[in-house]
Amino acid sequence: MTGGWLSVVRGGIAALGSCAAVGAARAETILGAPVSGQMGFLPANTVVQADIEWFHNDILLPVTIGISLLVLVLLAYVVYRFNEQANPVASRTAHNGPLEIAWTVVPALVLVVIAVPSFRLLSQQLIIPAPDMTLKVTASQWHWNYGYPKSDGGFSFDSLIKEDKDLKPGDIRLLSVDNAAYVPVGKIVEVDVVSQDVIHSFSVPSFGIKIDAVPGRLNKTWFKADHEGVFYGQCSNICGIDHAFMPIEVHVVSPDAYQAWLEGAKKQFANADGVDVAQTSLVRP
Ligand SMILES: [Cu+2]
Repeated sequence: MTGGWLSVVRGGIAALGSCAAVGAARAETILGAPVSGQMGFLPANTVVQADIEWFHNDILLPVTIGISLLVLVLLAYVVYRFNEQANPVASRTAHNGPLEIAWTVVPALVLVVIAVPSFRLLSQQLIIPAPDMTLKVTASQWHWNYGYPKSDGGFSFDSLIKEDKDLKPGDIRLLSVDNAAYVPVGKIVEVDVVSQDVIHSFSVPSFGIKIDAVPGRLNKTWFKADHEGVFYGQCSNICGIDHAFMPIEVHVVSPDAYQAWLEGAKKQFANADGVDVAQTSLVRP
């Protein structure tokens, strides 16, 4: 039943992507952005997010709908069969051994069915494979700072929301930023997340990542993007008055395009007044 929603969503996203391509302001296709009337998840761009979707659509939804329908049917039956007119003399039954065992064992089995894929998913998210690169993400009120490793030039830069007056064709209001993060496709990217002030949360739905940025603490997550494109996220922990205005924009590009971007970025951000990547892990003044 979820396939219908998903195909509608995918269709909308494909249309959006082609609009952006026609706009010629942006070479890459937008894949990870919400569209009007959308239901369901953004398109998955990592194995983890694909598994999250499977877990939600094929395990949790059937369980939720099945239990809701069962309870509804039982309630309707009780109302119909045991109302005062249909059943004037109430039963004095207080216990039913087999029934009580059944309503204890069956929910326990349902929990086991949920727990097995749930723990598998958790371990997939939490056990970080050997990374090809590390992206340092530092949250501040109210923008993100991206730091690249020494092997890639060792620079960092701030990424701020584009104001409405600065939007260009192909940009998305409230999601597009002045300086987006770039990562290569098919590479394992470890994301080290810290905060300079309050608790934020770094979340990119298409990658299946959402992790708190906590002052004085280094949190790690990872992703391996399967497809090139532009993917958006937002701060997902209420962090102050401009919480809604610190979007995340990640461009997943080919290794060659990534190298080309690195060359330009190294020069552009050589003197950027950004956060020192090496010193952000335990910072709390
Ligand atoms: Cu925030």
